[in-house]
Amino acid sequence: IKLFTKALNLASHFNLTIEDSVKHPHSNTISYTLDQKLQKEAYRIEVNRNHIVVAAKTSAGFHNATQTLMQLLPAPIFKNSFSPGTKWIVPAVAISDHPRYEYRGLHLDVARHFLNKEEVMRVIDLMAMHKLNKLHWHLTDDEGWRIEIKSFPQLTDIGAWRGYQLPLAPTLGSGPEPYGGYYTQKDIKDIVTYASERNIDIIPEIDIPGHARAMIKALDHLLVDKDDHSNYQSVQSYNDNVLSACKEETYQVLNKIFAEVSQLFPGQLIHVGADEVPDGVWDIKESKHCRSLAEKEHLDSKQKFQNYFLRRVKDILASHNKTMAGWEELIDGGGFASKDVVAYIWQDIKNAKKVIDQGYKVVLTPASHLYFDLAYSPDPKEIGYYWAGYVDTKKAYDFNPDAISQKKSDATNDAIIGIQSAFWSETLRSRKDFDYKAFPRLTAMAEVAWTNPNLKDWHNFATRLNSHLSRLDQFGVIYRQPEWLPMKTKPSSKKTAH
Ligand code: TNX
Repeated sequence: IKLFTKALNLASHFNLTIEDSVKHPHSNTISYTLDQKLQKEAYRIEVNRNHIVVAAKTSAGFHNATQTLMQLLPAPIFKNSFSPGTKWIVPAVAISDHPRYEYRGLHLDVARHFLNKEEVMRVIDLMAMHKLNKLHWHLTDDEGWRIEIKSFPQLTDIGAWRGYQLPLAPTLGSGPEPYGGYYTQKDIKDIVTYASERNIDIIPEIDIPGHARAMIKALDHLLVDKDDHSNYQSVQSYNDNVLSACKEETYQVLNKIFAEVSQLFPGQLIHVGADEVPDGVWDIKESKHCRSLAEKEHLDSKQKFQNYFLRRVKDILASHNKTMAGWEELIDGGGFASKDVVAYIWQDIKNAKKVIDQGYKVVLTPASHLYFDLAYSPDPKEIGYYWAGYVDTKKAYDFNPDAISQKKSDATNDAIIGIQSAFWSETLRSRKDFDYKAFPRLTAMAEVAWTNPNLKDWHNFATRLNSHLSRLDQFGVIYRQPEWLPMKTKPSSKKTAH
C-alpha cells in the first residue's frame, strides 16, 4: 500500500490509471518494483522509450526515486495543478542512487517566531523535494512555548503569547499586540503523519534547562526555587530562564511533559537542548536546595549540576522508551553510554572530533556553514545574524564533513550520522523570510547531505541550480536570486524578500 501511495502521488499529477500488478512493463507505464537487494533508502530508475521502471526496497527508497523522477520531468510537475500543454518528456537515463548520510536534517525554530500548521507543512514539502528526512522541531525557547501539553495548559495559555502587559513582554519586533501561537496535539499528530508520508521523521525539541523562560513564566512555582538567589545572565541577557536542577518538582513536571511528547512523536529521539546554560546558576552559596543536592551528589560546579540534571532527564526519557539528543553541551561531564545520547555539534566543527573520540554519535550542524539564520553577506540589506560569519550559497555547498577526520571511512566518519541546516528565528519572521534564507542555500546543503563527496563540484552545481530554480518557481518559492544566474521572472518579486 505504501508503495502505491508513492505511485499515486505521481499519478495525481498526470491523471494516470493505477494497476496493482504489471508483469511485463508495457507501453506508457511507470512501474514501481520491489528490489530486496537495495539498501534502505537506495533506488534505481530506468527510463526506456516506452516505459519507466522504478526499483527500491522500502517506501523511503520509493519516495526518493519519485522525487528524482519529478526532477527529470518538466518543472510544471511541481505546480499543484496539472498544466495543460506541457510536453511530459523524460530523458532516457539509468540511475542508481543512494544517500551519503542517513540523517539529512533541517532545524526549525518556531519559538522565537511562529509558523502555523500549514506553513510547517509547506516546509515539509520543500524538505521532501530535497530528499531531506529529519525535521528537528525547536518547539520551545525563552520567547515562546508552542506545544499543547494537556497536564499543564498554562504552558500554552501563558507561554505561547507575548505582548504588552503579558507575562512574556514583546520582543524581537513582535510588537504590543499579543503575538504567538501553538500547535494543538491534533495539529502535531497531523503534521507527524504528513511528514512520515514524505519520508520525514520529526525530532521534537524541548529546550532545557536553559532557554526555558517561557516555560518558567507559565509554571514558575514548580520550576524555580524562590529561595535560590543565584545571579546569572544568559547569552540573550535573561536572568530568569533556567530551571531549578535542585528541586524534585522540576523532574516531576518534566516527566509529565515528556510522557505526552513521547506519545505524540513516534521517532526514537527527543532533543532536550542543553545549550548555553549561563555561569552563576545553581550557586550553592545562594541556594539551600542546591547546597544539599551538592552534598548528596558531590556536585561542585555548574557543569556537574548540569550533568546531574541531564542524567535525570535521560532516565525520564528512557522510561518512555526514548533516546536523548541535545546540543554539544549535552555531554559535558560525561557519564553517558555511547548509545544513550546523540550530540549535535553547532559551535566549532573541531569539537566534533573530541566528542566522537569520547564514543558519541553526532549530527553536524556547524553555525559557520549551516546556520541559515545568518546573513548571506555583509550587505546591510541582508537580514540575519552574523555572529558566526556570513554564509553564502557556496560556503554552504563547500561544507566538508570529512575535514574533521584525516582518514577516510574510519570510525570517525561512522560516528557522523548526518548533517543539518538550522533556521533559528530571531530574525526570521515569516514564510517569506524562510524562503529567502533557505534558497538556494538549502539546495546546496541537501546536495552535501546526499551526494558522494567525490561527485561534489561547485561549478557544476552552480550551473544546474538554474533548472532547479525553475522548480522552486513553480512551487512558489521566493528565493534569493544567485548573482551568477539570469533572472527568471519579473525582478520585482525576486529582488529581496523584504
Ligand atoms: C545560538 S545554536 C543558539 C540559539 C540562537 C542561535 C542564533 C544554539 C544551540 N543556540 O539559541 O537562536 O545561536 O544563531
